[in-house]
Amino acid sequence: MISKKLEKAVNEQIQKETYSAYLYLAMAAYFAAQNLDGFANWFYVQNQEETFHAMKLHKYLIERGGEVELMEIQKPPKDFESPLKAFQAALEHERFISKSINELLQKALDEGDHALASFLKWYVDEQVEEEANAEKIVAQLEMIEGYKPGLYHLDKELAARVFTPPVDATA
Ligand code: OFO
Repeated sequence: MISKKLEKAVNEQIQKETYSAYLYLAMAAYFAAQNLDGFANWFYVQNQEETFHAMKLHKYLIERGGEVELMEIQKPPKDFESPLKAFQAALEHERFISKSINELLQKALDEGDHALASFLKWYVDEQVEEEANAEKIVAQLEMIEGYKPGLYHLDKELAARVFTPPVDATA
């Protein structure tokens, strides 16, 4: 059974993952309003990924005999200024999440909860990919900033992204 202290920390992480989903939904709407449907698609997929991250923690907490306590979700921004600024904000947010996962993992180790630490390794690896994905698009947008045909082509590329639930999606 998970300790009350770790139960609280996992609930806080669920809140952060749910906010991530909400933030990316706001970013998707920002791009959709500008007819950049490929960028919007990328963020709609990101929204699904984050919902999956939150649900994976949610189910795990129940499995460990913990109690899920859903918390208030902050209102995300509406205007992101430019495609580059939006992706820079997404990258900054992912770095914040990586830090939060590392802190949660450290708390699990400090308590000797190796089951939770082992479970969180999946998130540590996932964050490497999450940051790399956002970093790549930031770099591409820096290359084409202000050049509309470049933006058009990147939009077409991002339209191809699909959400593929990890194999343990039903776990
Ligand atoms: Fe974007 O990884 Fe979860 O929050």
